[in-house]
Amino acid sequence: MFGQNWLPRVSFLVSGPEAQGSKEKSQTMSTQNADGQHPAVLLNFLSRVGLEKFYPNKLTLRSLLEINKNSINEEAVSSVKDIPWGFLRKLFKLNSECRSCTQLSDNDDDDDNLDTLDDPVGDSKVNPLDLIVALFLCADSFLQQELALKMSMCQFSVPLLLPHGNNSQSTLMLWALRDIVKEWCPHHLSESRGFVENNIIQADIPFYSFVRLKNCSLSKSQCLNHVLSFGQYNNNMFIHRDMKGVAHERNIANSLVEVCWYLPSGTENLDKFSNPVAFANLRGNICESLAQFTFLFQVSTATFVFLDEVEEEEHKILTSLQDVKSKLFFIVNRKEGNVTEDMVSVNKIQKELDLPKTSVKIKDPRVNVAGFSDKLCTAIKKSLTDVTTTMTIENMLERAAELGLSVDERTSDEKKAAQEIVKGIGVQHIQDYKNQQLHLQGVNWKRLSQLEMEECRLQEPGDLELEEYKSQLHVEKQQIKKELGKRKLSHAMKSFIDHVSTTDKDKRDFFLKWIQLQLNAHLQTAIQLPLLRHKLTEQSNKEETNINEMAQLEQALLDNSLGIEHYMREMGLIYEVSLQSRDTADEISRLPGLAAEMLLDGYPLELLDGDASNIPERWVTDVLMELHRKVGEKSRLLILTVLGVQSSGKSTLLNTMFGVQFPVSSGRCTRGAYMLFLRVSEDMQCQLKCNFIVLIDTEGLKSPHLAQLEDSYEHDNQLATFVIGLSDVTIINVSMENSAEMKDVLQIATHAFLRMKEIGKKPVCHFVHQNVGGVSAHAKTKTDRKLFLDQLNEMTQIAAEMEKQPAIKAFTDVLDYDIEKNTWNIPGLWHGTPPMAPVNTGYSEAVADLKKNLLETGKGDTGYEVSQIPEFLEWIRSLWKAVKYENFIFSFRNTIAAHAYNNVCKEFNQWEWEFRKEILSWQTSAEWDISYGDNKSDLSHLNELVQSKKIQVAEKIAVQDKIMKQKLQEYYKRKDRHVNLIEKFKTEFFNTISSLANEIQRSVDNKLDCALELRKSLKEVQDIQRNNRGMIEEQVMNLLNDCKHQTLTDEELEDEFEKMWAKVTVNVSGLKEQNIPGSIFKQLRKQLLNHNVNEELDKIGDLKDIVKEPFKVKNEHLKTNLMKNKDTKREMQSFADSVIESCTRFVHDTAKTERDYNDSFTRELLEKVDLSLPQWSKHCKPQFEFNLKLYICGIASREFLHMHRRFLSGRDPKLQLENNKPQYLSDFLDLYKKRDDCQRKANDFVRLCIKPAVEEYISRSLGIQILDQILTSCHSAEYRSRSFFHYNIQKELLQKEDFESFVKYICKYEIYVKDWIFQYILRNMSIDKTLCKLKNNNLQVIVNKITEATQQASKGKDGVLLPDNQESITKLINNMRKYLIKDISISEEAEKTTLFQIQSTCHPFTKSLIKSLGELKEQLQEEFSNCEDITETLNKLPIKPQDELFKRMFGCGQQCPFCNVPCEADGKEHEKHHAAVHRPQGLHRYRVVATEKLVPTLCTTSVHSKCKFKNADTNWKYHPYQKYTKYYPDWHIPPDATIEASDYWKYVLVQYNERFAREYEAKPADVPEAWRRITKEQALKGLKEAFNIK
Ligand SMILES: Nc1nc2c(ncn2[C@@H]2O[C@H](COP(=O)(O)OP(=O)(O)O)[C@@H](O)[C@H]2O)c(=O)[nH]1
Ligand SMILES: [Mg+2]
Ligand SMILES: [Zn+2]
Ligand SMILES: [Zn+2]
Repeated sequence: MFGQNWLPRVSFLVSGPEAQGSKEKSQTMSTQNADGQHPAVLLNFLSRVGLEKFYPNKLTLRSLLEINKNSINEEAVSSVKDIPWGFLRKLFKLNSECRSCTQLSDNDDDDDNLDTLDDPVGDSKVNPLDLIVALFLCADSFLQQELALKMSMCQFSVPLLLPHGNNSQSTLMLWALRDIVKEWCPHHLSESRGFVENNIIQADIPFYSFVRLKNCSLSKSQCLNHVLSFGQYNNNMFIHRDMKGVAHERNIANSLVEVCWYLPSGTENLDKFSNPVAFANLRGNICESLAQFTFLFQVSTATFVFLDEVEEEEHKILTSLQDVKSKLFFIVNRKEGNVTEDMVSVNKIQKELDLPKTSVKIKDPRVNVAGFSDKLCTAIKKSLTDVTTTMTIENMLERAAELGLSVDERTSDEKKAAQEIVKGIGVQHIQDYKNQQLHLQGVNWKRLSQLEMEECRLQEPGDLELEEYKSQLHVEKQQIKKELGKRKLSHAMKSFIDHVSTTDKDKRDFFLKWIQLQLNAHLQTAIQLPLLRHKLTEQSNKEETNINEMAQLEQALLDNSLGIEHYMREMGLIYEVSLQSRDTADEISRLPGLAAEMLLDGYPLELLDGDASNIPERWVTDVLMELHRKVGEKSRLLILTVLGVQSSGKSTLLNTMFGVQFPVSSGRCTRGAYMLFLRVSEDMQCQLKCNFIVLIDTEGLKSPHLAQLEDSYEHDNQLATFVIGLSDVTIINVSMENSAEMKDVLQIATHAFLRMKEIGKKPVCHFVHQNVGGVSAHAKTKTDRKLFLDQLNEMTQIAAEMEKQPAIKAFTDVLDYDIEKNTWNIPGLWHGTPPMAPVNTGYSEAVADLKKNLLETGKGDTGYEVSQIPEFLEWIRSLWKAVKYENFIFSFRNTIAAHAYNNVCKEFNQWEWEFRKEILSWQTSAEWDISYGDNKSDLSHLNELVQSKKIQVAEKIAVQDKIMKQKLQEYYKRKDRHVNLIEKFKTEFFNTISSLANEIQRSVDNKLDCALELRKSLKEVQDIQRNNRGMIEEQVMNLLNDCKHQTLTDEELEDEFEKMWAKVTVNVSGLKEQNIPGSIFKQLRKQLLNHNVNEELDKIGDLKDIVKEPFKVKNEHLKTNLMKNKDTKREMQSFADSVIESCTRFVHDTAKTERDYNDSFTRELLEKVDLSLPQWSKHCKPQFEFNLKLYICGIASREFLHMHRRFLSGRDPKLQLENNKPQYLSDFLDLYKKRDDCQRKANDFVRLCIKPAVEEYISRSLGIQILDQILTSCHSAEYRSRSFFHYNIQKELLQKEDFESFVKYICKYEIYVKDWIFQYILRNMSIDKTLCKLKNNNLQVIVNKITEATQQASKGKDGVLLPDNQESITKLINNMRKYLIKDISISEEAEKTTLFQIQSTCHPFTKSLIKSLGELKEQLQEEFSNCEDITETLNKLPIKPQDELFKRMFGCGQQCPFCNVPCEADGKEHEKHHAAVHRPQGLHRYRVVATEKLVPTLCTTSVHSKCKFKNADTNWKYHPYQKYTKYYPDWHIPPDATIEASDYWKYVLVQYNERFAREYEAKPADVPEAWRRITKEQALKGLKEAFNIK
């Protein structure tokens, strides 16, 4: 161990009060003079470049990672204060040119001269060394490390001793350099292809220092750069005065010591030195920086002093050095001219120090710097051969302390704790250590993942019944979780958690950094992990790879890797399993908050554990939700993912792009996906439409070593589908070098994109081709791109085939992809051969360009929504779930998509109702027009009227159709409703609108025809009535004449009247009854025209007599091959029964209305039968259909005949006359007695003419009003969408706990729904007397209208009252009729009857009329409020709300072929039927053939298993469930969302198992034990879950 003994000797300079305050916890020393004063030069400089507020150490790494406007558009550096930021930005993207941006860009060449004149010191320039020193002084510990790391990647020298302004104080930058790890290949190892990887400060590397005296004209740095350069690469590791922008004088960088390393690549003729060498360079002369010089001399293998001559002071210093023999070299720049004078001082000191001649190197003025550096090189090489001991940088701190230099690192508690933990590993194998200390992520966790996978795939059920197997898997899972939950917190984890739980973020950061450093050190030395990795790469690069050996190596590598991520993973699992045991300790429940904090601090979070192929769902959920809360629920995320083959530079790409620190190649051997949060600055949040950019880095895709093993395609596909599914932007990293590899990646990616298209997620995708040389790229691109596109298309086709999407042929069918815009060529990372190669500026620029583009896509001109964390989590869950099934697309269920679908359905239903309502209202008035309006029209006129109405309605429907389609179009343009997820339903919805329009058109036409029929029959009735009335009235007058001259008592008069009445009416006949059965039979014959059944039809006598026996399926109904099958027959019988039942229901409902029979009823009935037939027609002979229809028509003929008779009797002339009899008698008596009959006449008029019209008026629009009430009131959520309707029905069933109801619901679904709806309306209408209110409202309206009309009618055109005579009464009535023509029709016959021989005059009659109207109103009001029988009202309405609601809710009426669950899809024209929960198949009579036991399996389980089924459709041959779509292509049966989702039906089966068995004549099902434990509450909960009800 190092560094144990240095602590006491280091003199820290932290003494000022400030330093003890805020910065004490930081290990970085603040830079002050011993007396606490900051040197003025330093402060001046800092304020000039605008860094003073960050001094000291206040600039954090975190603050630089934020995404702000400079991340997209880098502004040109326009003031000196911008220089540091420009430099940092460039450095962070690894641009090796960053040091040259230390001057302002001259944008005005003309001013150049003036500028320099005015500003001789060049205020617009900053010396890069000053800048670097300033930045290091301002940076906090972690930024310092990052700066050093990035600088060393650019092959810049890095600070070793950092000066504190212009004084002799310096800090040894031990901590800052700690993170630099380098790889090199010393020549003695190159034979064995070995290599070394080490932390640069821990490696034993010969150390050479270069210093100068005051008088030195040779550029030391330039010389060194030459020494370090090799071949064609000319790198300026050290800044020197001839570099661009450097001329400026140094302000604060004097005494700075920089260091850099020469590292051999292992190739003999490329390497200048065969072993690594360190070069330190002291800025400024040794007199100014004596402490630094002394330090360097002491720690160096050798020190080279550059000089022209030696001055006295220097002489003194040099001669005081000890032990200089092989350690001191003089580099003398001999100038032309006064050579000897200078050389005297050199010779003198050489002698005095007793240096060998070879230690003095003289540069001849004729030799240039490059040539001279060779000489230098040789000297160094020679010195290297003598090196016996070297000192690591880590060990230098003792010397530093002795010399009063400070060190940027000290032993802290965090370091000790980290050491403690790593020490705990001891000499154990890493795997053993992990098993012991990180045991949760061991075998059990992996087994758990396997179980979860098996739960979805059900591959090995053995002999077990599927549901039994499923619940066994579930039980095993629970057991493992329980077991895991019982384990105690391991020692290491306890310590780890304790330390990361600290509230002091700095402490946590240090702790984690230390752990990482220590672990790496341990793995490097004890395990030789890098070597292992190297071997593996070697293996995989071999021509003939040995798979076994590779697998072993891979395993060894996995076993031996250990990093913070393992501890973090364990932490997540501790939380995950502790939730099982419920007694979650406080500290454990705090973990998500802690992890959220760390995520916000820029630490990555493991999202998917690729080793176990599992996601700790609760952990991830809770951590992210915690984060969501922490940021005030402002967590819109833009997800950016990189996918590509292992070691293709993905992490490097992200790191370069965003300045983050995903572990690069060396780091990690875990597999999976990690995410990292980048804050977006306030001002950019709006523009980017997000609060965070989340980077997801993936590990282990297509790991070449594993590629040939097991089912790696499967594994990769899962990973790719998962992360692509999560991301908004995906970068696919492909290297053009390896085409096989590229193909693999492309295939996986296209496959994933294809799946995303299916589920409606549309990521932006970029292909990045790495290692494409800058120049050649341009020329080659055209053909290359073509080639690439061809390959993409080829891969798309393969994937499309696998997903059974033959329509998709090209990649552009899958994604909006522009080969020009979305393909990027990026040059190789290194400019030259590592390890000495700097990062290629071209790489840096290309990556910056890509980043700019990516962020601009994020800006979202495409308008897609970026999700918040809760939604993102939902995506995680549903994607991961679906990924586990074999059929991703079928298995994908996402509540966001479900909500989106539900929302559009709700709106759609609303629009549909508006559409229907509009047309229904129109239809009502049109019907009225035809039936009653325009009294004079004859038949041909009426026909014309109906035709023109039909044209009108067609136009109206077209308008509505267009409006609705527009609404839908608008909806799909919305940005806030996730419409992309329901894109695939768009066509369905459009088709539904079209079919809706057709349906409405048909139905309206039908209604209009009926109205015409009614009109015709009314006319007939009227004619008869008129005749009869004439006859009667004549007779009454005759009788009156006869009696006039006698004085008769009332009784006598009545007697006379009776006699007369009997005589007159004896010959009045009733209406003629039509042959209804005959008409029905005609319709049936017409419909069966093509069925070749004429002969049999001819045999049939009267329809209504033929069938009274229950319908039986007979053998001759079935196709021959099925005849013998008992099950087929049973199923067919149950089918026939249900058809008959629902048809009977239809017939009854129709017959209940007070209408006449119409042929359209029969047509509709037969269509209904036709609709249900196709399902069965393939199994039965035409005879079946014939018999069935005949049977149903038999029922219909009886009912419809009944209906017809009822209708006739209501209009029977004889009856009518009888009705009028009392009135005629009264008239007769009044006339005889010459009594004033005014009020009675008015009353009769109101009763016979007004009342029926008013009642008709009230019920005419009542249907629509009831519907409106139900559909738009807030109580009626039930009807908003079909799935919610289903949920409600099932919820109620459960609460009712009535077996019969369940049976009815399952077996007679349609009837059940009809009844349910009817009951619902009844309930709704009786609450608060709603129906009565509606009626009263209508009554009020119409009575007002009539009263008003009466008053108006009593005046002539001129507004003067009609003359008060008898004739005016007729005028009055005619006027009224005119005014009310739009609302009611006053029957002419009734009018004539009631006004027969009226004696009164107009004025009193009017008065009486108004009085009588008032009475009518009261009377009706009373009637309404007394009437309890809502049923009757409903049945008589011309527009029946129950039918409309049923149409709306019943949907397509299809039922699952396995379990009979009804389809819940909205819209009639959907492509696939689906239901939220399926039921155990036994509930629909399914039984095990051999045992007669009901089948408990859910179809949602079966269709994802390896099981088979057989039924009539498969011709009783076994067929795999997984391929059920062969027989039922219209059904989409996804797996249950959760195991609990189907609890409802499991519960029902358990509750009524025996009764169902009895009902179905089978044996009870064997239900899994676990089902018996399901409670009613759980059942309801499951139902809610299945329907996404909160
Ligand atoms: N030659 C070369 N090496 C690269 C390039 N990009 C990355 N690397 C190196 O390849 C190794 C793997 O990179 P890494 O980013 O970890 O790959 P990942 O596994 O895809 O994340 C690292 O050592 C990188 O330095 C490149 O363009 N060219
Ligand atoms: Mg990586
Ligand atoms: Zn089903
Ligand atoms: Zn359907």
